[in-house]
Amino acid sequence: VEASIPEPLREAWRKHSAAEFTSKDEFEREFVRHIETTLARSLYNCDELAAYSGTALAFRDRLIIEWNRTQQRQTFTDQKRVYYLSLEFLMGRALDNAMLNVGMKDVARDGLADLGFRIEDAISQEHDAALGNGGLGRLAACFLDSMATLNYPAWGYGLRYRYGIFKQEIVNGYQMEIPDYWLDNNPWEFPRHDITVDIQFYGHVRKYQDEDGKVCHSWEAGETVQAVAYDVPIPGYRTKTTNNLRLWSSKASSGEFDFQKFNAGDYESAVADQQTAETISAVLYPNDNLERGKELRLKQQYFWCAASLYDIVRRFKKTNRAWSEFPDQVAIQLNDTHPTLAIVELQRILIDVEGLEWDEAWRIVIGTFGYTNHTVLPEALEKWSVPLMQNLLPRHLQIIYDINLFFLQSVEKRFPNDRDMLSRVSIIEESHPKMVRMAHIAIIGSHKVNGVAELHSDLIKTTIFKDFVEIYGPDRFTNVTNGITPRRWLHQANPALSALIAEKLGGYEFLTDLTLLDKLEAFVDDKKFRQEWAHIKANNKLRLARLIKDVTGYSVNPNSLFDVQVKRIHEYKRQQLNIFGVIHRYLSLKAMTPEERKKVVPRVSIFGGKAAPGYWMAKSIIYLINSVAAVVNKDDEIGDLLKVIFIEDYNVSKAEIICPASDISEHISTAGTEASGTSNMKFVLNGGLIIGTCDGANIEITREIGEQNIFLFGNLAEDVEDLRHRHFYGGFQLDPQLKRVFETIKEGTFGDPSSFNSLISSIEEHGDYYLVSDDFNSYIATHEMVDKEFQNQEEWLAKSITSVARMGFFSMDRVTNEYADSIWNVEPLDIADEA
Ligand code: H53
Repeated sequence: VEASIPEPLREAWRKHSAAEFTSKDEFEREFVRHIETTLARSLYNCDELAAYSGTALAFRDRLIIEWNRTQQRQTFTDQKRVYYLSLEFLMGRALDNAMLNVGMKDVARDGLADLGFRIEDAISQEHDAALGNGGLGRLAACFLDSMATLNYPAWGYGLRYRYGIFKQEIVNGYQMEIPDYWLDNNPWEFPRHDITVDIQFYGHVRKYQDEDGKVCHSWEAGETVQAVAYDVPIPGYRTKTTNNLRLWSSKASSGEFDFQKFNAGDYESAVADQQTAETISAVLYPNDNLERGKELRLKQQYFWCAASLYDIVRRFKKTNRAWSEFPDQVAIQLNDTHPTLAIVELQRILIDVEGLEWDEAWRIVIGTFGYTNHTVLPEALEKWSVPLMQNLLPRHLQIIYDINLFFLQSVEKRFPNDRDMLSRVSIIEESHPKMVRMAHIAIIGSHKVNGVAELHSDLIKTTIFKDFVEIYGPDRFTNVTNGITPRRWLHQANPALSALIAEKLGGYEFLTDLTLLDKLEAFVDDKKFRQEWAHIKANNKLRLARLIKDVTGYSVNPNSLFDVQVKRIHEYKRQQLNIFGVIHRYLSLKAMTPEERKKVVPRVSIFGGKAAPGYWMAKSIIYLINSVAAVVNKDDEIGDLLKVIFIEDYNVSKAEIICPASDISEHISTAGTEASGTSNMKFVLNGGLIIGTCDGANIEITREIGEQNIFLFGNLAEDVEDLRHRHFYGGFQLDPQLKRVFETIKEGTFGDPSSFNSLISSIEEHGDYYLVSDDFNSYIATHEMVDKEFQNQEEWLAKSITSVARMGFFSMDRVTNEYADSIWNVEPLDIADEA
C-alpha cells in the first residue's frame, strides 16, 4: 500500500505529520490550544475541570500518535495477535496513568503550575471508567496495561456501557444505587462511525442444498442491531506500544430506523425501535459472582461476541491466508464464560458463511480459544435456558447441539456404558427447562483452560471439571496465578514508596521487572530506611484519614491501626465475620477498666464495597456495619480506641488511596471460595500486612513472603465439606463468643434487631454455609496477635519491608508472559527492530 503513494505526496504528509510535545513549553502550548479551541474557553473561565480536560486532550494527542504507529506496525509485521474478550474492564482513571506511562508527569506538573493549576486537582476531576464489578474486571484492565508494556500485539474487546457500575450512596445506613453516567467529557474514546457491524437476533434457520448438493444452513434474522466501534488507546509503560481497547455500542441498524413507519406518521414507534436497540449496551449488569439468566444479558453477550469476531475475521481475511492458519494468527482469550458464544459464532462463520467442513472448522476453533475460569461458586456458573437460546439464537442452538453430539459420541467411545458420566459432562442439563452449560462449551471448545491461583486450579480439576480432566487428560488444564500491574498499584498509587524503592535500587527498573524488589531485603535493618518507610506509611494514612473525613465526616486518629476490608460485599468474602469481630472488640473494650484500656492499640476498622442491588443479604451486611459505626463512633468511653468506617462508593480511584494506607487488610473468605483475590496483592505490595484464610492467592502470597509475615487463620478448604455436613447432621454448636455478639445485636444495641434477623439466622439456624462460627474463635485470636505485634513497630516494619521485597511474583507482567507462552503462543513485537 505504502509504495503506491507517490513520494511528493508522502513528503507533504511527513512534513505535517502530528508530533508529540517534548518539553514543558510545548505541553503548555498544547494545553492552551485545547482550552482555547477544542474547549472554547479562556484564561478567564478555565476551571479545574477544564484544566483536567486540557491536560487530558494534550496527552490524548500523544497517545493517538503512538496508537497509530503501533497499529501500522502490527499490521505490517502481521504476527500473531491476542484478543482479550471481557464483558468488564474496570479501568479507573486514565490521565495519571497516561502521564506516568509516557514519562511526562513532571513536565505536566510544572506546566500546569505555570498556568495556575495543581496537577492533583486536575487529576481528581476525572470520572472513573467503571465498566466492571470487581476482581474480574480489574484483572482485565491490568492485562491491558501489561500486554502493552510488554509490547504484545493485543486488543481488548468489550461493551461500551452507557452506565457503568452504579454509584453507591449510603442513606441512613442503607445502600442506594445511583446511575453512573460516565460518558460526558470522556476524552479517552474515539468513535469509529465507519466501523460498524450488523448483528442478527431471533428469526429462523433455513436449510438448503448448494450446487454440489451439500446441505447448508442460513440464519434469517428476525431483528438486526448495529454495533459501532469506540476505540480507547492503551499506553504501555515507557514503550512505544499503544494498544487498542475496542468497545462496542449498540444502535438501531441503518435500515432499522423504519422510514416507512416514520413516513406513515408512526414516528413514536420508530423511535421506540431505536431505543430498544440502544438498550443492549446501556447498562453493565451489577452482579459479581452471580448470574441471573436475563435475556438482555444474553443479547449483550452475543452482540459483543459477534461484533468482535466479525472484526477479527475481517482483519484475518485481509492477509489472504488459508483458514488453517487462523490459530497461528489469532489467539482469543475468554475472560470467564461470558464470551463463550464466540466459540459457537466462530464455528458458525466457518461452516455457514465460509463453507468449511465441520471437522476442519472445529480444529480451528479449538486452536484459537483459551478459557479462564474465575470461580467455583455454583451461583456464578452461567447456564442459559434452551427455550431462550432457541428463540434468540436459533442457529447457535443447533450448532451447540451438534458440538454436544460429537463430543458425547467421543466420550461414549472412551467410557462405554457410563451413562452418568455422559449426563454429567453433557452441554445440556436435562432440567425443566433444559439448560445450556456455558462452562462445558468453553472447555470443549478451547485448547487450554486455566484457573487463577494454585488452589483454585486444583479445585476445578478435582471438583467441577473433574470429568473433563478424565476425558481430555490433565494437559488441557493449567494454572496461571493472577497478578497486578505495579505501574498503577505501586508507582501511581504510592509515588513516595515507589521513589524510595527507586532510590535504594538505583532506578525504576523494578516497575518492569518486579522481581528486582528482592534487593530491598538488604536494607531491612537499615535504621534510616525503616524510618523513611514508616514515614511514607504515616503520610498515606493521613491521606486516607482526609478522604474518610471528606466522605463520612468522621475524624480518625491516624496513629491507630488501620484495618481495611474493601471489596465487593458477598457472604463468601465474609464481611459479616469482620463486623461481628468488631462488635466482639467493642464488647471487650466496654468490659475493660480504664487502666486496661490504656494498653489497647487504637483501631480503625475500615470497610468499603458495593452490594449487588438485588442481593438482600449483602445489603444487610452494609446496614449492620453502618449501624455499628453509628453506635461505636459516638461512644465517648471508647473514643479513639475503636472507630468503624464505611467508605461509600468504593472504586478504583479510591482503592489507589486506600491500599497504600493500610496497616492490616482482611482477605477472609471461606476456604475454597475465593478463586484468587487480587487486592491482597495490592495491599502487600504497598507495605501492608494481611490477615487471611488459606484461600486463593493468600496461599501463594504466604509461600513467597514467608508465614511469619502473614496472619493466617481458619479452617482449610479440605475440611469445608465435612464441616458443612456436620452443621446439618452432627448438631451445631454456635461459638460462644459469637453467641455473645448475637445476643448484643438481638438486645437492640445497634438498632431494630429485626433488620439483622436473616443475617443471624443464616448462621444460627440455616447451616452457617460460610462457616462464620467455625472460624470465629481463630479469627478473634489472630486479631489479638495482630494487636500485640503492632506494638512492636520495629518488627512490624521489618515484616512490611520483607514482604514487599518478596512480592515480585505477583506482577501482572509475569502473568501475561505465562499466558503468552503456555496458552497464546504469541511473541512480543520487538519495536527496537522497527524503523
Ligand atoms: O475474579 C478475580 C478473582 C476473584 C474472583 C473474581 C470474579 C469476579 O470478580 C466475577 C466473577 C467471577 O466468576 C470471579 O472472585 O477471586 O481474583 C480475578 O480472577
